[in-house]
Amino acid sequence: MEEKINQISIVYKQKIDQAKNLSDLDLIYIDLFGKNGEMTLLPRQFSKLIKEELKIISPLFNKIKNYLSEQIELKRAQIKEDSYSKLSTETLSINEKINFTLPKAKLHPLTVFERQTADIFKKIGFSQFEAPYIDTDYYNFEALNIPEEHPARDLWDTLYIDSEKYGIQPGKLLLRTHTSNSQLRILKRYNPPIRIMNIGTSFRYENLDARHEHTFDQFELVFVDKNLSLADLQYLSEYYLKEAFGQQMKARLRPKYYPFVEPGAGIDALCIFCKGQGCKICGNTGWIELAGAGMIHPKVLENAGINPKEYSGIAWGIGPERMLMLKYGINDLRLFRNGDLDFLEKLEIEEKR
Ligand code: FA5
Repeated sequence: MEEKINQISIVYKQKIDQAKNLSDLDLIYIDLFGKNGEMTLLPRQFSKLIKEELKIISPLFNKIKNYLSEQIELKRAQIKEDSYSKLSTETLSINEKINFTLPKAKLHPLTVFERQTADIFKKIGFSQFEAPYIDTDYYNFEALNIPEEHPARDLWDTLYIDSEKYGIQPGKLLLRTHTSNSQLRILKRYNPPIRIMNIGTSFRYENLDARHEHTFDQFELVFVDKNLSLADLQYLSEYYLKEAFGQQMKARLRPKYYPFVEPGAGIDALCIFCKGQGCKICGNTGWIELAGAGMIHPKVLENAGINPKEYSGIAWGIGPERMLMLKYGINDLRLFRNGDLDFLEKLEIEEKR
């Protein structure tokens, strides 16, 4: 047995040395340590050994096993290093011939704008929070006072995930339709007073047009304190629009139904393309909706264990693409995500960080 182990060591060390690439090494590894590998099967013969023999064979076997797997790893590292240096030598010679000059990298305009928006709210004490893009029906709907079969679900054309594959009941896993899926998480995680924001992408099975994409960003605010009212919501909206646009933006707050706020509001900006006259871009209304907002529904606060008699809350979900449309006179928000580098290059958004 001792001789056999030493023999395996010599033969395989030689094979490892001669391996030319990673696949050769993988085969050697399988021959040694795979299900039917030499080193896997060998210990089955140990039962035939007497105790004294086992005292010698067992440590020898372990030593050779470690030695061979170490040799494989060393060789693997060497092959990788050789291929990298070969690659960089080849790349170097191509570079010398072609002289690549890459354009200066820039952040996407949405990223810049969202960072600026986050800074505007950081100044008044808001911190950032992340929620999942793939989420459960519970956080996206139920926790927000929208039970199954509730007609308000039609407000969001939802993309469901084929969840049965993952052992989850059909219809329970989805791409979040709004950043409001963060609301209950935020309310549960933090004790009031709460000032949290959440920026990220949302997804809907939309009829696409100049104001609607299937994949778009949202910016959510959750603000909980004692004695908050609609006046605070109005103040927050005016504060943000002034900071983001300067004085020239004309906006209105109008009643709007969302099951997770009471009362609910829509925040619209006057359509800059038709100056309120009505056009194709604003859907002939003269206004472009920027955000949905409202006073957090007592039931949602209760779901998170917050006493609605003691605390009130403001929630706010804005569309950054719509903001950018108005700020830079872009007549179709689908331009932001269609990969047109010319368009993105031309859109100069100043980065102030
Ligand atoms: C919502 O999604 C609510 N979650 C907002 C909210 C948050 C209400 C907190 C109350 C409290 P709504 O579907 O209206 O609401 O979308 C909010 C904003 O997201 C819109 O005003 C718009 O600016 C943007 N938005 C919505 N759908 C799209 C879309 N398909 N493409 C681009 N932007 C969109």
